This record gives sequence, C-alpha cells and structure tokens, in this order.
Amino acid sequence: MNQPARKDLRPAGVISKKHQLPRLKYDHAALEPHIDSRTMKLHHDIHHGSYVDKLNAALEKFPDLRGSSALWLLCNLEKVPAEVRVAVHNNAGGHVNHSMFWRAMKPGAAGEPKGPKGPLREAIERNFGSVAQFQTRFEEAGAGLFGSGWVWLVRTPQDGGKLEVITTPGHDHPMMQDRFPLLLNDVWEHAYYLKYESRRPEYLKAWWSVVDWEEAARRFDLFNGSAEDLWEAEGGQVLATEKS
Ligand code: MN3
Repeated sequence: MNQPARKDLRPAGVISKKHQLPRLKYDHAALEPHIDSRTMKLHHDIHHGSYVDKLNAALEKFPDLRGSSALWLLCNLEKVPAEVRVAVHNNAGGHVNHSMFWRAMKPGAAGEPKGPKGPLREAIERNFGSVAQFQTRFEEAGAGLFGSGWVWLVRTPQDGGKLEVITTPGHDHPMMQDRFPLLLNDVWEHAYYLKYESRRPEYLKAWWSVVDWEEAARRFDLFNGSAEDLWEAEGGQVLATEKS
C-alpha cells in the first residue's frame, strides 16, 4: 500500500509511541535525608505514573493526537478536543513538569560545593544581585504560592533572555507563556508532606542540597531566544526515556 509518510502529516516534535514514565537516574533513597525515599516512591511511581496513564487514556479516542509530544499538547490546548482538554491540560502538564523535575535533582556528593557556575551564575548575579538573593526570591515565591503548583527559574524573551522567578498553578508550564524553564521545584503537598508536613518553607530550603546545577546550566545554554523553536527542542528532552 502506498500511504503517505505518517510523520509528514503530524506537527513537528512528534513521537509514535505511548507516553511513558521516565526512569529515575538515581534510587528512590538517593536524595535522603532532604527528600525521603517513601516520598520519592509515591511521587514518581504513583503520582507521576498516574499522570502518564491518564494522559494516554485521554488520547485513546484521538489517534491524531497520540503522536504529539506532551509539551506540544500542553502548548496547543486549543487544538485538543473540548471533551478531553481538561484531562490533557492537567495530565500532560503533570507529565512534562515531573519529567523535568526528576532531572533537576541529583544526589549530593559529600564536600562538593553547591551552586551554579559559569554563565548561569553570572546571569543569576546580574538579574538578582547574588545567588543567595535569587534563592531567597525562589523560596519566597514557592512558599507564597497558594495551593498546588510549581516555582520556576525561567529565561524570558526580553533583553536576550532575562531571568525571572515565577510560579504556575496546578501543572501549568512556563512555555505556555513563552518562558523557558531552567529550574523548577514542586510545591504540591505530595512533594513534601510526609517529611515536612505543613512546613513548606523548610522543604524549599532543604531542596537546594539536591539541585543539579549542571542540568540548570545545560538548560540555560539550550535557550536560543526563539519561542517557536523552544517547545520543539524541549519536547525531545522531555520525552527521552531516562536510562539508568
Ligand atoms: Mn508532584
């Protein structure tokens, strides 16, 4: 049968398989004592796993959308049928954000100095005064977000990529508003409640011990100032299944 190449009919940044839960690059217990093993197991395996399952279920009846990346769906919700738009919004967002979140962290190495280096450090100092001032701003934004959501360090299209700290509600993602994420922390209660109970500020402070600044620097370099290209580059990153 001579059928046109399927991928030519699809938007760019597509995949042909079901959305999958990425594997962690480290053990559930690897971020102890800052993030406990039980929280990681529930958070990654159960919560993130259910976003992936629900996203696949929502797309079941819409084969034309099944090849699109989760980030593309999230940034093009107007192209998603109304009957599944809310489900795709919430679950594609949950999948994209958590996939990025696991990679934003790494086990702390004893004696290793923590903090950004190179051009990312210079940009943080230029935009916020110092790394410490940035961290305070990030913690305050995360602590101040009402209800469930995320706190982010982003590059904006202004001034060649000015840095900002922003928050998003639910599982909304900065690229829905043309901002490119470098670093993110999850402030949904499921991210910290088992260990920190209602002490969200304490969790936000402890979290710096497990930040992977090299990943943030990689994302800083990835930004090219063109909002149109961003989701495409990002989509490939988000969908790559982690190899452990
Ligand atoms: Mn979460």
